[in-house]
Amino acid sequence: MSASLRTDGAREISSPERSGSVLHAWVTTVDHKKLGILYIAAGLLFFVIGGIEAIMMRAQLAQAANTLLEPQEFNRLFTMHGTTMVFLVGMPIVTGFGNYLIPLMIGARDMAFPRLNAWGFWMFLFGGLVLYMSYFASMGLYGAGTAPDVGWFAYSPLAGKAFSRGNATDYWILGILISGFGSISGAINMLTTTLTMRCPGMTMNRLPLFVWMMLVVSFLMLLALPVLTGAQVMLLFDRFLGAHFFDTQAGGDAVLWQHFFWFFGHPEVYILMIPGFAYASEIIPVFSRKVIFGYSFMVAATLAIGLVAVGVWAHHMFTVGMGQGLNIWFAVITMLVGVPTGIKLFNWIATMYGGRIQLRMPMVFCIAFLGQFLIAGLTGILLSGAPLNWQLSDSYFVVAHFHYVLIGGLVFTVFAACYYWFPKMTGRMLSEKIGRWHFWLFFIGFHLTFTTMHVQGVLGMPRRIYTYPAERGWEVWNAISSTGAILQGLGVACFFVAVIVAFRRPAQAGPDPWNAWTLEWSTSSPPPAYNFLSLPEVRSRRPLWDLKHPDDPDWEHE
Ligand code: HEM
Ligand SMILES: [Cu+2]
Repeated sequence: MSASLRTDGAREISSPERSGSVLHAWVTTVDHKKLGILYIAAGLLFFVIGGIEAIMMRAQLAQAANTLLEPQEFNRLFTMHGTTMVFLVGMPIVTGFGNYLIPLMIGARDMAFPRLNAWGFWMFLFGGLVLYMSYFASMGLYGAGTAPDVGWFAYSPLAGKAFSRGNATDYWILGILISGFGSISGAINMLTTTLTMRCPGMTMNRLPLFVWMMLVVSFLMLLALPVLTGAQVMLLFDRFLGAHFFDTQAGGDAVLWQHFFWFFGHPEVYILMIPGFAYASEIIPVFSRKVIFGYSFMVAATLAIGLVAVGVWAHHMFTVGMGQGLNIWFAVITMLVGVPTGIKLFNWIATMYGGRIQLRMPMVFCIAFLGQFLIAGLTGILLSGAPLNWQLSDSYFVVAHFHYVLIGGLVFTVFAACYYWFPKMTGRMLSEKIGRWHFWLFFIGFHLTFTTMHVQGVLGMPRRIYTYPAERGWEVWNAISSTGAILQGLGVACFFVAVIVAFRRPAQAGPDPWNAWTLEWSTSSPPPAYNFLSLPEVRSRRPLWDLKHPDDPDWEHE
């Protein structure tokens, strides 16, 4: 690194990435900001792919006895859609925002392990490419390809060699296994950076809630992902080396796979959801012009959710016959998660109460999130009771529930985060006008698609069926549901139009367009490669407010 004096007398530090082409700079970068943007951009690209797969399924289900898709094609679509949305959309986007924001929020110049960080991104991307290679090469290099069709949780014995011939399932295993290394290295980086690279005065009690929540997410990633990796290696042994871990006929245990998968799978949904909580916890106070209500309770509730999340996995397995005792245990502990989640919902609403609400796009998406996540939580509590679960398991009620969590919870808060931090990342604002089209098309589409699915489920429609007879009375609900999926697609298209329009305009956002309080807004937009010329010293949870109002330290609300 070399330094030279700028005209304003400040020292200018030039980063090693200045040499070579723009492409070279992005491909060889170890900078957390660039890697964060690459993760988010790749996640959004896979979101479009996963969304197209969803719309194709909805087109097939729009009417009874439809012949648009073959049964095998439908199986491949829900497998690839579910796998893509969870591992290639949710994971990179939450890792991307964590990567971009944690060093800036704690007053550090980069992540603890920049090269590991770069390795992690390329492993994630390579894993995603391996999964999609299945479309081209899974029937041997010179044969046609078929994507994996065993569902996103690949239950045994379906995923065993006896039922899943060819290599499609191996592409599923390897794609996730490789991208998993990316997530594990991201978790190591986020955790180490938060614990060891905070600037002077940034005590744990002054950490932005975003950073606290990503800390819990990192722990959950380190706990859950290796279990999936281990189980996948066992499945590879079954498929290639004659082992029988999950082969019941040869003395193995198919239910063992389910325990391994969901010991990973349930924490996974919180690995995806807690970042959404993090975005909302940063955005809601700024647009209510009030500090967050109950900072310590928010931290404690997040730790409690993280803890409970590793003990509830078998609520996905009430129908395998675990026995009364375990059913009661997993039902009760699952219901328990309603307490810390309720505290969070209460604190977000209490933060808005009496505040000066500014309905800018980040806040509008967050307000929708609050209502939708409440619905998702309530149907989750419903499904956590084993007797009711026996009725609704594997029905469209379950599909509706997890989409309310993953879209109503995660995707809405991810869009809020995009509108909020896009100006910091690019120096440009996203259009509020186009944003409102995006929001209403996506909001109405979302509720049309998934509210009706609750009804389909209660009326007995099982998930993963590629068609259904007209006389079952599911047709109207499916037609509405499919119409909603189209509206969602149009809403997402508006978002990308807003991004394109923003890049055609000059960068005029300035360092702090929202008048916010955390350290990332103290840097220019976009921030310089080295983040901070000299490391900041903080003395409260609102370092930027302290800088702007040195005489008014105890500010609570405007
Ligand atoms: C954007 C709008 C979306 C639509 C219209 C949609 C629609 C669907 C449909 C129709 C299915 C298949 C249901 C079945 O046949 O069983 C499905 C399954 C699934 N979706 Fe979505 N989805 C969307 C977004 C998402 C997102 C954002 C996520 C996760 C972050 C997600 C995760 C899943 C999962 C995990 C499955 C289960 C796949 C399986 O059964 O193996 N979806 N979705
Ligand atoms: Cu669960």
